[in-house]
Amino acid sequence: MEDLLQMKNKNMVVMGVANKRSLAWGVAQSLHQAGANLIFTYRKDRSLKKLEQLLDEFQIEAKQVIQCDVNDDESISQAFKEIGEKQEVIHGVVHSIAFAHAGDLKGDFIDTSRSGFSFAQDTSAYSLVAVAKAAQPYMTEGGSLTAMSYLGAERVVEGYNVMGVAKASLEASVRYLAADLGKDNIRVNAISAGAIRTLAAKGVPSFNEILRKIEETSPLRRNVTKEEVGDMTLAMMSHLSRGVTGEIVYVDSGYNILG
Ligand code: 1JT
Repeated sequence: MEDLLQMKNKNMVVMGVANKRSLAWGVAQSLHQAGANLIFTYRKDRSLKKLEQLLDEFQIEAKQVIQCDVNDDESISQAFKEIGEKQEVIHGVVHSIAFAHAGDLKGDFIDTSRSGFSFAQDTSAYSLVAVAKAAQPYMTEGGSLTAMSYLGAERVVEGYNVMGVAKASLEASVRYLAADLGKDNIRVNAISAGAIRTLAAKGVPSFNEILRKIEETSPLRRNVTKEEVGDMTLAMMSHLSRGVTGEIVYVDSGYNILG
């Protein structure tokens, strides 16, 4: 029963830590506890500062911290080139990145602009495709990609709007990428996380109501934590899930099963 995870000396890239509440930070802690080597990408200088503070506070030593703007092909290929050439092999990538214009996350979906729609798609869904393509040449021992999704991908969740459509696209991209990369023993999956109060959830007017409804009605009668999302993501990145690809795994107290 020893070392079921086989995470020691595995090079894991974590994209999307903005602060200590980020799902990506929960994932990083779980991967670290399991003994993985951590490589982080960030976009904004502000996120780099937060990340450096967190690594210091939790006494975690990152193998590499690299700037990567997922809206920019050149930035993605440069970031993975730097990571791949330094680490030699990449064993896994966690994609925990989404963005949409604030104005598109309230009001009616029908009012979404062409540019708001394509910006959400580009940042939140196409970015996974571009990252998979850039990481593939360095994933020479096989490995695992995990992306973060949300129930709004498949149900109408009031206010999630353009992000729901972007997450639907992300989940479909997970399946098509899984089909392409399976022959290289690279698995691709998504975690559909329950509502968690992160920076992304800030300013969502109905968020308290969503959290309360989950507490009252979900099978587990509580909300989930970023640590629970982190542990399931660890499982998806590890040897334990070696037979699983193209899957959407719910970490949501069972909320999605309700009619
Ligand atoms: C983004 C945002 C992606 C918020 C997100 C997200 N994925 C989950 N959330 C939290 C959330 C947000 C809304 C919601 C329910 C959950 C904001 C920035 C763009 C990317 O609506 C009911 C709006």
